[in-house]
Amino acid sequence: MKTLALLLASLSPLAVAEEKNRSEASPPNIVFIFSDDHALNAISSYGGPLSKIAPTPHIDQLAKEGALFQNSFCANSICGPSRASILTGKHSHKNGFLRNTKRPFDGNQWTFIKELQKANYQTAIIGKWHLKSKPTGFDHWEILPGQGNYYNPDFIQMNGKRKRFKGYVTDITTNKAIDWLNSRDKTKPFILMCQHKAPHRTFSPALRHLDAFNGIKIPEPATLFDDYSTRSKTLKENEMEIDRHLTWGYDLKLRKGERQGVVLPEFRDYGTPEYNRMNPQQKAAWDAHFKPLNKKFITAYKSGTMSHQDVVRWKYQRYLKNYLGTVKAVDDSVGKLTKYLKDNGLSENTIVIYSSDQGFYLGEHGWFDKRWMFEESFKMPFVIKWPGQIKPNSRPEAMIQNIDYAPTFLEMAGLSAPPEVQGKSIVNILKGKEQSVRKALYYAYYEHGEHSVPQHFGVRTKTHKLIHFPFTKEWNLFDLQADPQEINNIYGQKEHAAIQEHLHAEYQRLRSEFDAPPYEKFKTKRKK
Ligand code: SGN
Ligand code: CA
Repeated sequence: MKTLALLLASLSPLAVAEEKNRSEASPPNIVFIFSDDHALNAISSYGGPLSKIAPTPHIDQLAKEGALFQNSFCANSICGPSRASILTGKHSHKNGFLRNTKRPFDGNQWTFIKELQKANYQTAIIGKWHLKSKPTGFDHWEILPGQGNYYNPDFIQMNGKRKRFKGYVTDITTNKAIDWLNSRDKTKPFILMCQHKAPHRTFSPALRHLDAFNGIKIPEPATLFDDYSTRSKTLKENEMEIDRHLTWGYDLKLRKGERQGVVLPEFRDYGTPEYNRMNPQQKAAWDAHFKPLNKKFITAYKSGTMSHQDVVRWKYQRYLKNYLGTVKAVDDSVGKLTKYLKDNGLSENTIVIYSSDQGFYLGEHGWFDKRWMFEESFKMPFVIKWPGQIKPNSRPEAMIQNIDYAPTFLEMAGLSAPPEVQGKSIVNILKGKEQSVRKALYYAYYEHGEHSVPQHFGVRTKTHKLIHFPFTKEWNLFDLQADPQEINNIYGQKEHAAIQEHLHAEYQRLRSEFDAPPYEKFKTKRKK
């Protein structure tokens, strides 16, 4: 407001009126800041058990100035599929990107970004893309190959060539986004998708943030030692436990030479590839932080005084400190981008969104990773600031999903989505004119490989969740109000027969509304 006022003060009265009319009439710009695997519990304003520790002042500031959605979900809790649902406004079985596999996203299909481009928007994407094919519908793109790297990352340029950049991936992605903002055609509206790798595995923080959580004890979730009884037997087959599957080097940053001859039981040994990418100066900063801490742990481990649970607890602390460390730079990015908008008089007519491709387990059920339809990974953060349209400090309760982004972004730009789009615009919710756009959500997960999570499907209402595991013929039902941690499967219990029937009906209704195929169509063999 201040910047606009200053700008207007420097212009003649006629120019002032013209400038005001132009900005009021011109479609809003959109800055979409998107990260990878950012759990709601790692965003302070979501108020979870880590809210005093989660380092997100700039994301929280956005939430203060706009809306923090309390019930925002993905359609399929895995990277590429979530991104494909965002671009197309459709469930995975309709956009064809069901899993993170070698098969590329079909960039010839309709996407909201192409629609914005046709409507004179300048379009850009920088950072993690992860859909295999080249981005289409973007005037400018510069993307990470696959998952990308944290230190000295390579980026694929529009000419198809890879180029390496010195530094930390989150900072480099942000700086590239700002360079593009500076170089854009300033007469046109724009959409910028700034998509970070962090806080994805290998959970490696910026070197300047390594010490951020020194001496802090991160609170443990109640289900850190979940034994998975009372739910589908497939839960026990998971390969995403902090206990058994986090790796000592790759995830926990204990390099081979630091183990002093101690053999640490290990599920898989991936080495420490991120360390190997660093230059001597970067390695020295890393070593200065990790070496003494690793020595302390190995000494305690060797002494035989640590119980198995103590070791799991140590792993949890190490995992969370690294994960939250990566969040710090993502939050810095939100701060830098919003400051840029302010400094350049763009704040008033730019919508800023912060979201992430899915949630993540921060020790709940003993896990890291995502995939399951349980709340921690089914939920996506969704924070949105739209000056003059969204009431500051809003906390909408409406259930929204990533298939809603495409029609919403189009309506914000004064456009509409074609009828085959399955998501719904939430613009009326943003404007406070409507309370909800649906009464139940449909979920489908199709991989059965890394981390060993079986295909499953389900429905979630405001109060309950029904999950189906078709290939073991199991159903799980949860009362989300009585059992928010989703520990007690109440399926088949007489006293819940009515709600069970209701959830079944909702599930079938949504499968038919979305034209979901029979389970057999996308059945896969378990991949090792
Ligand atoms: C990689 C990770 C997995 C992660 C998937 C999917 N392993 O394969 O831990 O679940 O990505 O993540 S790693 O050894 O390569 O780090 S996603 O965000 O791309 O869906
Ligand atoms: Ca992800």
